[in-house]
Amino acid sequence: MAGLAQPLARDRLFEDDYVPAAVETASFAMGCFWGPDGLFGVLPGVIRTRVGYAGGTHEAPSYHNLGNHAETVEIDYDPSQIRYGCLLDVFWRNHDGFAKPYSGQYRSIIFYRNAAQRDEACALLTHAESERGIRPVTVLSHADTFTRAEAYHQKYRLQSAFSLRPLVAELLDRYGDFDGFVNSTVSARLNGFVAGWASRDQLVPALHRYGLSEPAKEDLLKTIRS
Ligand code: MHO
Repeated sequence: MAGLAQPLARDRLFEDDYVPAAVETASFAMGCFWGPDGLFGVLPGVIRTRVGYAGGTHEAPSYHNLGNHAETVEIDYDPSQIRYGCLLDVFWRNHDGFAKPYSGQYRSIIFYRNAAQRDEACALLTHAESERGIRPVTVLSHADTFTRAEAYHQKYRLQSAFSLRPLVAELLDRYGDFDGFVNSTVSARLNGFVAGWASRDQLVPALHRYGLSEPAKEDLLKTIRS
């Protein structure tokens, strides 16, 4: 599915002002969405992430009333930089698709958007089943409605790091509003670093690409120690 999920702005939303030629979207439910938000957000080729509720019928879900929806992460990515298959691989490697979920809120779902995504996801599911000899609990489902979760769930680890409050304020100021903050590639990357999905050694050479002030860079380096 080539096409832009949302209009793209050139104003520093991307590392090095990089603007992808095409954007595709993947979505997965795989437990508490705070984790996958950073897990995928830190991957090169991923442009934006957001977390929300999908997979159910309950209208206007919210965190305390999500009905039959599951916590879901949506990922916009540049298919020339990262393949859908790679995202699927990250999905399988980072949660247990064979374990009965603690509750429906945390169930395992691959939401496909087109036949190519469905077929690739289906092939990997069959592969997982034949390797383990049991059926995964993961289901394939057509991507339908997605309701974005409350603001405090977005880029949760980055927003909740006390020592990074000035940095978050700087990003909010730079992007103009909260949506800009949520949709920024830089926020996605930093959220992933803060959550420990990539190391300090990976952060150091990338740090100059994020357009941060010197104090914000220092705070980040003090916060991310390993
Ligand atoms: N209540 C759990 C998971 C939150 S998640 C957004 C916790 O505080 O870790 O479902």
